[in-house]
Amino acid sequence: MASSPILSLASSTASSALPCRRRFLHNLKATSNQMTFLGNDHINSKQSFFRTSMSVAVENSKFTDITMAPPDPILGVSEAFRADTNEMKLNLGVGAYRTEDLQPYVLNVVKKAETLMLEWAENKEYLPIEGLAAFNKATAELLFGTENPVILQQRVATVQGLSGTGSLRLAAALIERYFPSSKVLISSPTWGNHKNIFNDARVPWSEYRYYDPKTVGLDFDGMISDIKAAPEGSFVLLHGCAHNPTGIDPTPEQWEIIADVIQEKNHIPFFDVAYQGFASGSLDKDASSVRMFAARGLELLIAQSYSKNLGLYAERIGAINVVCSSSDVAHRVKSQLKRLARPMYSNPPIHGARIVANIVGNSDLFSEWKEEMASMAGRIKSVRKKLYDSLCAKDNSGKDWSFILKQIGMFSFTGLNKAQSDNMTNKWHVYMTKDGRISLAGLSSANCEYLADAIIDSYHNVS
Ligand code: PLA
Repeated sequence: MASSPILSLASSTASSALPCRRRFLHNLKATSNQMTFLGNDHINSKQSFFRTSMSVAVENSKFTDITMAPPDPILGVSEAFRADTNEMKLNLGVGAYRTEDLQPYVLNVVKKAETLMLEWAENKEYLPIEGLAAFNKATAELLFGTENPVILQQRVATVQGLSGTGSLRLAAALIERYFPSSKVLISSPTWGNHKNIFNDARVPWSEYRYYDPKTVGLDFDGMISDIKAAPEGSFVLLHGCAHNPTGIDPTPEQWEIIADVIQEKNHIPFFDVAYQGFASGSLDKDASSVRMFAARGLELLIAQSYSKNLGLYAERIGAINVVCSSSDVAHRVKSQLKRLARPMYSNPPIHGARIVANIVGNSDLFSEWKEEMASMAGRIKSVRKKLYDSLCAKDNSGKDWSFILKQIGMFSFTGLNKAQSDNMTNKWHVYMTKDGRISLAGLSSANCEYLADAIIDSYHNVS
C-alpha cells in the first residue's frame, strides 16, 4: 500500500515542505483519496467522523459538473506571458499601451486630474444609476461635438457604463428586452468578446464579411451584400475606427455607402468606439463615421471606452449612447437603460468618471490630453513603420509587407495562421492572439528586428 502513488502523496514528508494553507488543502485532498482507498472500516470512529465529513465536502461537491473553462483568447495570453521566464519575451496579446521601455503608462494629465481630485477631497457616495452627470455630458460631447444637433436637441440617451465591455453589454440587454426578434450583425472577424457579450445577453447574431485574406484588405462588396441580405431592422455592429483585429477601416466614401444600405434596410447602426483619438491621434477625426450617421438623422447606438485613449483600463469607464428621434424618446430609453443597469451592477464607479469629466472640462488639461494621445498614437505609428522596414530589409522572398502600413490603430493583423502564431510563441516567446493579431502598443523600436525575424521564420518555415 505504501507504494501506492496516492498514499505516498499523502505522506507527511511530502506535504511538510508546502506552505501552511497549501499543506492543508493538499492533506485534505490526500485524505479524501485515502478514504476512497481504505474505506471507513479501518479507521476509528472519531477519525472516521472527521475524515468522512472532510471527504464528503471534497468529493460530493455540488459543482462537480462544472468543467474547466478555457483561458480567454486575449486576456489568457497575458497569463501565459507572465509565466514565461525567457528574457526576449514580448507581450503583443492584449491591446495595452506601453512606453518605449515596455512599461505601463499612466498619462500625466490623468495624474494631474487625480492630484486635483485628492485636493478637493470629494466624497464616495453612490452615483446615480446613470452615472456622473458631468461625465455623461462630456462623453456625449466628445463623441458628437458640442454643437451637434443631436446634443442641442437633447436626443442622446447617455448612461455611464463599465467601460466599453459593460456599455456593450447594457446595450445588448436593451436589444434583448425591446427587440427580441432582431439579430445583431457582426463583422468577420471581430473583437473576440463581441460574440460572448451577445451570447450571454441571449441576442442572436450572425456575421457579415469584412476581411479579405487575398487582398489583406476590406471585402467591401461582401460586407455590403451581407448587410443587404440581413432581415430588415437588424442591428449592425460597426467599429467606429481602428477595426479590431484587422486595423482596416472603410474609407469615407465606403462609410457613406454602408450608411445608405443600412438606411435602405431600416437597420439600426450600433457603433463600438473603443479607440477614439487613438487611431489617428485626433478625437474629431476618429469620430467622423459616427457623426456622419448621426447627421443623416438616423437613430443609432454607440458604446464608448476610455481604456485606451486615457489609459484608464482598470477604472472601467465608458458609456452607452442611444441617439433617438426626439428628446422624449431619449428620455424613455434612458429610463429603461437605468432599469436594466440597476439589478446588474446598481450604479457605476466614480473615480474614472471624475477623471474624464475633469480633464474634458478644463481647457488646459484637455489640450494636454490631446497632445499625449497624439504622442501615444505617434509611437505606435513609428514602431509600425520600423517593423515594416525590418521585414523588408530581412525578408528576401519578395513578399509584399506593405499591408502592415495600411492598417491603423494599435493592432496589426499579420496574416499568420494558428500554427504560425503558435511558433511565434513557442519558439520566439512572442505572445499574441491565435488569429494572427499583434498589438503594436506592446512593441518598442528596440524589439522590431527581433519581431521581424520571428514573423519571417513563422511565415516561411511553418505552414
Ligand atoms: N471594443 C473593442 C473593439 C475592443 O477592442 C475592446 C478592448 C473593447 C471594446 C473593450 O474594452 P474595455 O472594456 O476595456 O473598454 N479590447 C482589448 C482588451 C484592448 C480586451 O480584449 O478586453 C483587446 O486586446 O482586444
